[in-house]
Amino acid sequence: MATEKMGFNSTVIHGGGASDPLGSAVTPIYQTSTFIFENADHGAACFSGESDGYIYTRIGNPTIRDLEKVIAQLEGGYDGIATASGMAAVTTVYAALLSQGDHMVSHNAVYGPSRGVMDSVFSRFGIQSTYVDATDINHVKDAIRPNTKLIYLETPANPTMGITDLEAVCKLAKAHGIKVCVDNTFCSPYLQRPLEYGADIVLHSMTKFINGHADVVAGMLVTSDKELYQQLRTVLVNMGGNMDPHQAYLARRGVKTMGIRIDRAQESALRIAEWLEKHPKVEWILYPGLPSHPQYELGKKQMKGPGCMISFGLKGGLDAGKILMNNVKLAILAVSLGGIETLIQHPASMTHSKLGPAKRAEAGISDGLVRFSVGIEECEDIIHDLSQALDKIPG
Ligand code: LCS
Repeated sequence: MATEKMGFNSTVIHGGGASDPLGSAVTPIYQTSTFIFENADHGAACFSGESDGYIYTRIGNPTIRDLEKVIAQLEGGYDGIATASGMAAVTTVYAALLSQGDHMVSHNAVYGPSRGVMDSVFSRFGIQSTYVDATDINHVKDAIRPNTKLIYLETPANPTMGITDLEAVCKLAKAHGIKVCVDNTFCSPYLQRPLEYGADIVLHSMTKFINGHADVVAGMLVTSDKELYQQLRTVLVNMGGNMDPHQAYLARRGVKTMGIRIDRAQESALRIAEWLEKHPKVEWILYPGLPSHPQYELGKKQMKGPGCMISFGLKGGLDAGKILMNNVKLAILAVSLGGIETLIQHPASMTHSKLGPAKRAEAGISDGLVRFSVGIEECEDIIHDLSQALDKIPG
């Protein structure tokens, strides 16, 4: 059982909170849809809230609770809500906090579908949204309207690596009575804890660094506010975006190595970024650990480390990028990120293709942008792989 005093790498292992009556050291998979009541009164007490007994897996399950509690501990929040995917977490936040006629301000370079679902679904219910370059607080300030209820951020943003000043935005939002949700997927709680800066909700695609093994799709919400927690929980339970116990078990196992995985990948990412920055075929690079990153100092202030994600462009634009992606041998050409294996992808034709050219341009997602998620392989092997693939680009 975790205590307040435990460090991160102890909490990932000993945190959480499920207790198995048979004493298993690892929280088992409670692969059941429903739970037996001792008698009619117990059933009634579970439903009324007098008893915290389990009822039905969409509402709660011990394997899932263990995961929710450990992530809440790691983020420094009151409690967590596990979701079927990162997108289920995003839509739960939108549905819980925004009603007809309300307005949301968001960063223009968030994960494509986080914006896409607002434009294509929530807008049909009379919800308005404005997307700005939130790396400049003035843009956020100017976008606030009397009906703004939510500021939705991603920092560093996917895939531009733009860093938003969490403390400044949260202060601004509080002054206007607006809730702030921060997608912390690119950092994980190991590198950034948005609740400490005043965010109301932290959101994760646990598909990425938290699970870390490219074998689970999952999401999580954490808040410090009990009332907000109930509001989010009610929407999730009623809309059915809950996690499955087997998914929770796998994600909980991934959590245990989060710190050491990120330490190793991050060390390589810095070396790779420094190497890429000097490479004659690389036109530009965005990595929070390089002094050339536009928000380098801010990143150092609010992140414990620069992370494992690199975005870069090649001289020769998209054509050169295609040659690179078609010639890497160790790096896998695939979307997603944050796993133990190094991944390479092209946002304009893949993760952010549905945004269309105008919205991508506005968000700074150029056609030549290549996104690189550094894994835990030998750093020399990753550099060797990139080097041989870059050599295939003419010129
Ligand atoms: N938030 C961020 C920052 C993401 O990168 C993703 C997925 C999501 C939310 C949604 O999470 P999911 O439902 O997939 O668990 N990002 C992806 C990406 O960049 N490539 O493929 C998926």
